[in-house]
Amino acid sequence: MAGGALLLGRSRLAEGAVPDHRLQASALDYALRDGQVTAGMMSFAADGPPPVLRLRRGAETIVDVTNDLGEPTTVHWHGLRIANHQDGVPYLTQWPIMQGETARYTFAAPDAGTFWYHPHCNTLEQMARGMTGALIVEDDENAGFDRDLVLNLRDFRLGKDGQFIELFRPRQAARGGTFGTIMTANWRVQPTYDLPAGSLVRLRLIATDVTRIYRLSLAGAEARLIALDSHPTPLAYQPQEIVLAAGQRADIAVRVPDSEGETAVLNTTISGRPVVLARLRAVGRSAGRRLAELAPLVLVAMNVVYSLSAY
Ligand SMILES: [Cu+2]
Repeated sequence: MAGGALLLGRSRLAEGAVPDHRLQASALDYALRDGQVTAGMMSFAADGPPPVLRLRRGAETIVDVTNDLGEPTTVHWHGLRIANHQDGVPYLTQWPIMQGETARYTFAAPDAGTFWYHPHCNTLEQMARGMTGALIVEDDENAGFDRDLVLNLRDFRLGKDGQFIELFRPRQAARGGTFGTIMTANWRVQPTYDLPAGSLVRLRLIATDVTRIYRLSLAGAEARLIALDSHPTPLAYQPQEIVLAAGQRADIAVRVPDSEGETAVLNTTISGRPVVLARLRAVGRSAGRRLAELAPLVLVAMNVVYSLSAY
């Protein structure tokens, strides 16, 4: 049988078409902490974190994945209700994408919301080294946000010298898993994002760590949970903290503070104490927006019918 490139992308529509997105599975050195380069990172880009993929709901999307990793890989589109043969599971739905090969994935995402993508070969290691990316499915409707900010939350397991240490310990497997040693958002430690004062931001939080269970809260800004795992949540459901386990997502409507320089802080709680994950800083004159101006999210579910004969 042939390699992965031949098994994927049999959709007639997609043949010869230019891809909407290209991912390059890559090994790279990268400074997760200032002045300290970590060797042996892995990504879906040659020079930095996996890109945020933005798709239109219902539109056929082509993603070409080139493997320059030095070992086999695939891509699984976490949470998307798409045809099984595009699901990225090696030996089950496709052959692994071997070094130097390019595989074409073609699918139409039936639901809008916040999702993510990751490999399914040597999965824990490839993810632990960085191969987790955000996937956003946009709807035609605009709920009225001024900005859209994605935070890919994950830990990396580094020693004091900034290099990877043993990624998983068997002994920890029975004790809640092996935790990383530095916590990141978008491959940065406690990043600060500048946002227009008084504006409305759709904050998309994705827990792509496989061990940590996040207990998230946002201090210093008005905010409202609007979706969990891509499902709109009722206005009345406003938990004190949002618990996200591996693979889960939360969408939060945030009103950026009014005064220039004022900061909202995204925390996770560890042993009862808040630990900062990221900061949102207000810049400029207040836009004076209000959360009440946002249209509620609606769940638009398309029926998914697959025809075997089409492939
Ligand atoms: Cu997954």
